[in-house]
Amino acid sequence: MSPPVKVISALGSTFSHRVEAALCLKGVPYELIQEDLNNKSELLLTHNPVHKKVPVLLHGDQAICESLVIIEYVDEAFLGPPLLPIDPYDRAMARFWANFMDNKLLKPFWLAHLTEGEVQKGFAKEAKENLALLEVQLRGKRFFGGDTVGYIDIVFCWLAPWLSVVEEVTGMTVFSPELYNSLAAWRARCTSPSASKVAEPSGDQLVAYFTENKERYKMYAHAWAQQ
Ligand SMILES: N[C@@H](CCC(=O)N[C@@H](CS)C(=O)NCC(=O)O)C(=O)O
Repeated sequence: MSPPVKVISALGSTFSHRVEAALCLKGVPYELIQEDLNNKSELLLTHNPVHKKVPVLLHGDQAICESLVIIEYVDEAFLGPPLLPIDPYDRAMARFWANFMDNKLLKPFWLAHLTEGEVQKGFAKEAKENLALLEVQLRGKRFFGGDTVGYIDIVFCWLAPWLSVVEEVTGMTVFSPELYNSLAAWRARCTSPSASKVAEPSGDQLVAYFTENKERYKMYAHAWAQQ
């Protein structure tokens, strides 16, 4: 029997969301452990002593940290549909776009919604330019990898529910369905009932969470904008 699988997560954690999506697509049952990031547990600190962050995947007595590393581990350790492409070039490209999400899109996306004035305008411009690059990647395809959900979709999947949540709570908009129509169609596919596991948690849960934590996010955003 395969060792039990647990995910140390936190409500609203976009990085943890990726791990759940990967496990769901592979059909791997798991236990979800919700962490209070303001009061980190011994479990988290013991299993991620380097970064002290969620997500952490526990597979039996082994712990794996960092969402992108975890997705690759899930792909290799479990049966089920492959998440990364087979072809080496396509695999390299999938990793390139994952890196793009974390190093080019994430910061301008959040800061375009959480800052104000000239700073906000600068991040909004950057976020829009980067969304346009993604739009080109998706043209003519149902998912980033082709006809079925794969690695890049998992890496980006948090955007599907979060986009409207962030817009609703902050009143800022960088995403235009007219300009990014392939991305808009992709979002709808990711949040369709058949793909619901990819886009959980629900928008309502996230709106409640983000409304409650907006000021804290703004504080982080202010510090992040200086970096
Ligand atoms: N690069 C990490 C980022 C993980 C991350 O930033 N997690 C956040 C929650 S979304 C966290 O645990 N924050 C707590 C902290 O920074 O103390 C990954 O991909 O897993």
